Amino acid sequence: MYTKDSRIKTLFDAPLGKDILDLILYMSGKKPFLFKNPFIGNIPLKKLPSLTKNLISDDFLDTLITMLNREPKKHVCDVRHETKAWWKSAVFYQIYPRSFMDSNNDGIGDLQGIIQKLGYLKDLGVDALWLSPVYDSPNDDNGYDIRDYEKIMEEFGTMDDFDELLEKSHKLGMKLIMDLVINHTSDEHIWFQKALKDKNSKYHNYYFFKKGKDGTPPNNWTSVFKGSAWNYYEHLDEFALHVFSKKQMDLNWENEQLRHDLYCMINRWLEKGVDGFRLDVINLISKTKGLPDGSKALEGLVGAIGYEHMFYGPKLHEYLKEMRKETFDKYNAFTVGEGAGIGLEASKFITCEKRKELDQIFNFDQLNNPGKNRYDSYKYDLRILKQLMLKWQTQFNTCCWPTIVFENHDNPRFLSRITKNEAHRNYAAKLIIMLMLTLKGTPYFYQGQEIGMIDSIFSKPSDLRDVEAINMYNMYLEQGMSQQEAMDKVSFGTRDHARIPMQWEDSAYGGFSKKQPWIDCSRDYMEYNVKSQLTDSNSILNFMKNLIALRKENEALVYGSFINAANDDDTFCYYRKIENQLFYIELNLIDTNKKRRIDVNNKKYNKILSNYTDNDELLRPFEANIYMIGDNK
Ligand code: TEU
Ligand code: CA
Repeated sequence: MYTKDSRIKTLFDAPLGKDILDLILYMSGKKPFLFKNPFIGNIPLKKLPSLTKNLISDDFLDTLITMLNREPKKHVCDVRHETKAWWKSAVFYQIYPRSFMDSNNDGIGDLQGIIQKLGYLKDLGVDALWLSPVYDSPNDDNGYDIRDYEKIMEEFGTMDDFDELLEKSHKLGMKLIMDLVINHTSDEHIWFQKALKDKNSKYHNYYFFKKGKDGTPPNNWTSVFKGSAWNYYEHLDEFALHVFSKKQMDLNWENEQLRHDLYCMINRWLEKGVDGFRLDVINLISKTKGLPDGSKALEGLVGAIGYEHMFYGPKLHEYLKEMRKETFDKYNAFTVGEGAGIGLEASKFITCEKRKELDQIFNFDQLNNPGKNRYDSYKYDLRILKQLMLKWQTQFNTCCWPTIVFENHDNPRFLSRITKNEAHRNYAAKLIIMLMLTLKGTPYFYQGQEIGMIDSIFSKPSDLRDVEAINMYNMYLEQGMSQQEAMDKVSFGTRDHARIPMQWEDSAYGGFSKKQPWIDCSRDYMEYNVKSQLTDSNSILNFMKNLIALRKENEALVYGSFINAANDDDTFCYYRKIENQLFYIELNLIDTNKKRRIDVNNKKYNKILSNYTDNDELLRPFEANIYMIGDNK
């Protein structure tokens, strides 16, 4: 049992303790030996608040100790050999339907638009599609606020369109997974509406309704999208919890009837033949009983107060196991969970195949350098990314399979973070693609990544569409900032960067629509678009296509072991090996020339693909090469 008198060094024995120390060290840019240092290691946990300048505050320490005592000591897993699965070798492609392709020219992407592009995706080598939500929604958060799980959003089409999309994807040999948002529903969902109408309705207990304390909310939790996490309903004299927007009401998973209803809904989609789900903020579904106050000190780190009472809640594993048994397993369906804040050890507990919870999990530590978040304007240092990748490549057991992801609909373009130098754009885009297709794990590409799409410019508040950015903007105004200052604070990080229309060609609106789209395009489609890249053999798109093809032909690039090669901080070089097949991957992580450590001019190294067309003694800015070693070509 952990107590406040346990020594700091003992935290390393507990999986969750290790995750949290790792996170703190990573965020603060300190080296792991800090806590292993005997002097610090022997200090009792109760000194952590003063040691961490209250980042680990007294109240958080209590929560932490409870969590540590809840988990088994070590992750024991006897899976010796990796099993094969379609989703381990698949190349995933995320579609944000609103911004992908507009078939009826109303300015909004739709299902028929996606159907038009299936051939393109197949040709690129995509094996599986993940659709961001397409369910009926009032669109407070673009579909992540679901009003009706069993209906298609009108703007996107009909259930017939969906059935057609599913059938056509399958005909082309592509899998289709849906977004499943079950931590919350829209406040316009019939369950919430009934709950509001009648306190005695069974639906009232589907959500977290609570009395306030003398007119103030039941606890101090804040929303990830800013402001209190509670809405007040006067006619009930009660508050209801929303961790995200004011229209995204958290579901009470403690309620068995609710869970049952959710499972039935999931099964109806599986019955239709969808291949699996990406589970939105699934790590948040279990909240600490009684919903106690959260630590204020952590707000800066995670962006909201109360997060420690939900990011790895007491019944998370229980619910995941139950859900899998009641739904996914019956249909052999695939699952990948979104787990912001979940570390390596917790990920093992969630995805170890023997434990039968989820198949995969997304971790987002790699999206920003330590101590930075997406609202900061800075140049991302890939050398730090390498350390993180090494950790996941070498410490994730054989029973787990990593996700490799750098872009999604919630973040500015990764490419824009690595370099703003146009001369380096193509090289950097290809380097990331090579990393994604040669590391061990499942690559998840986001629409537009294949053509090197970059951030847009949002200069006035009326340019913004993202509920989070708009809320933040208003919060800054309330704090007394000028409009310009407030805009400067949100313009770099707004999720709108990832949501501008897909760039298909150089005609008006990038060929996405014939009408002004729901969100502005940038002028960048004149230069960077699918049409021109399809015919340019040297394009980012064709680079990705060639590399996907290579990956499909060579098992070493999927199931082969990962071996870190002799290299220095500025380069990332590794082997992928299976039986007698051996690949060597060489990446220059910086934007200046670099000397090689390994002599690749040796005859044994056959260069297969590079983001530079000629050879050089030195590795050039962001140079990325893949070689096949030996004569077994
Ligand atoms: O994102 C949740 C999440 O925790 C973060 O990864 C995300 O960056 C968020 O925007 C907080 O700043 C998921 C969805 O991907 C996102 O689009 C939704 O808005 C959110 O859940 C609520 O459903
Ligand atoms: Ca449309």
